[in-house]
Amino acid sequence: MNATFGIDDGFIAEQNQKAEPWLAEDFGHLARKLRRRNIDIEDLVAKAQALQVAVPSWGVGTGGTRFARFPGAGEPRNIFEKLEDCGAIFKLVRSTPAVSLHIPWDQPDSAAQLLEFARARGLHFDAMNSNTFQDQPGQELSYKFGSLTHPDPAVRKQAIEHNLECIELGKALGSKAHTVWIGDGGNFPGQQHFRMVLERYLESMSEIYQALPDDWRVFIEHKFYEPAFYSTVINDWGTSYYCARELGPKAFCLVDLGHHAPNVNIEMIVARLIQFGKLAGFHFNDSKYGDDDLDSCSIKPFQLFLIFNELVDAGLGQVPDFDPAYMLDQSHNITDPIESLMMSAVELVRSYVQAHLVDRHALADAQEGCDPLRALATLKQAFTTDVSPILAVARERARGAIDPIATYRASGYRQRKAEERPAKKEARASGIV
Ligand code: RM4
Ligand code: MN
Ligand code: MN
Repeated sequence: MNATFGIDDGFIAEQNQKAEPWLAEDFGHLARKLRRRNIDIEDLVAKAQALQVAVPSWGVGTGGTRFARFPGAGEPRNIFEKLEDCGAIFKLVRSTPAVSLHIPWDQPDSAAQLLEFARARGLHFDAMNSNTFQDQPGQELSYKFGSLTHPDPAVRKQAIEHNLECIELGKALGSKAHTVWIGDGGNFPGQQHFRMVLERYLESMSEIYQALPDDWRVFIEHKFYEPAFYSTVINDWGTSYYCARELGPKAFCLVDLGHHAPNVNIEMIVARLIQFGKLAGFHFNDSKYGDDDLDSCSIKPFQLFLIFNELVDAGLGQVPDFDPAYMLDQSHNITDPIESLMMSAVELVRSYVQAHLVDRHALADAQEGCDPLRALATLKQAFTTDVSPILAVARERARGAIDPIATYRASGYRQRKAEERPAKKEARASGIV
């Protein structure tokens, strides 16, 4: 591949210099404030540097709705260009060293070449994602009426084999997990025999499970509606939990924040899955109505904080089998995807750090003392603390940007990519996500 534009370390350092004086002032002030609460700011910088979140390869392209897609300039046209963009994100925010691939959208000709390309940018591969919710060109049998749960065993076999291929590719790429989300379900009452389709799902999944290497995990992703609008086979966390338990110790339940009905108490679902030793991790995004795939933390920041509150509490309590994988799963329809992903990654770290600010003794006292107001106030004290200087210092010390968005814009990255990557004529193979 020809040399392409990249944001260099010198440029980031130069941009950082402009913001250093005020950052030092704000950081010092916050350190003093936190000291009054017996909190060492350096511990929080370390926490901010520890949280890692995977970027979805499909997130760096412009998404769309079922009505339209408005392509952005300089969009990545293949997996190598997607990795370039993921590399730029990683350089600026430093918390996103992993990329989650979607197959066949990201199918490489050579796994070794892809691995080398990623490594050169400091990236590695997180969970693989299979796709049996679309038909691909040249595919023999259709998924119109289902994949892993289709009435025809030949379709189920094709879908199983696709998942096995994803695992094989993942092995070559150093991935350690496979995520299965199926679009199977019904649009009409009576269309599917609920119990029978779940049986078929378990049969198909157990074949996929058998193919998992010992040090791998499989993530089951539930979703209550869409593309099937009346019923979906893996509709909620209870079904997901049942299946993960039936399949065995390497099966876990993935929580995509957009895959719940409005107002559902997601932090409580998270707590349940932690308690049952089955939390796989997350697809982070935000939503107002359904699977909106909006940017993380853009709608319900307090909900995200409450989720991280459960995660931090479990981490501190050393709950067994607790090793959640953090991934973003967003669709950027009207923003520059790189900017959205950077802002989302920053917001996740913010929630994580804020959750570490919760005075757990005060919270336990309030809970045991039947003092709900004080319990809420304890959470709010953490949630309303502006930890921005901690996040900025954590990035700067890791050679990232104090202000990732401003630095990205100043670099002219998108304009350079628009020149390097003239738009293809044909529509994007990956469809609308
Ligand atoms: C689904 C689900 C999956 C993602 C696809 C593109 O709604 O969230 O995780 O792979 O969208
Ligand atoms: Mn998802
Ligand atoms: Mn989704």
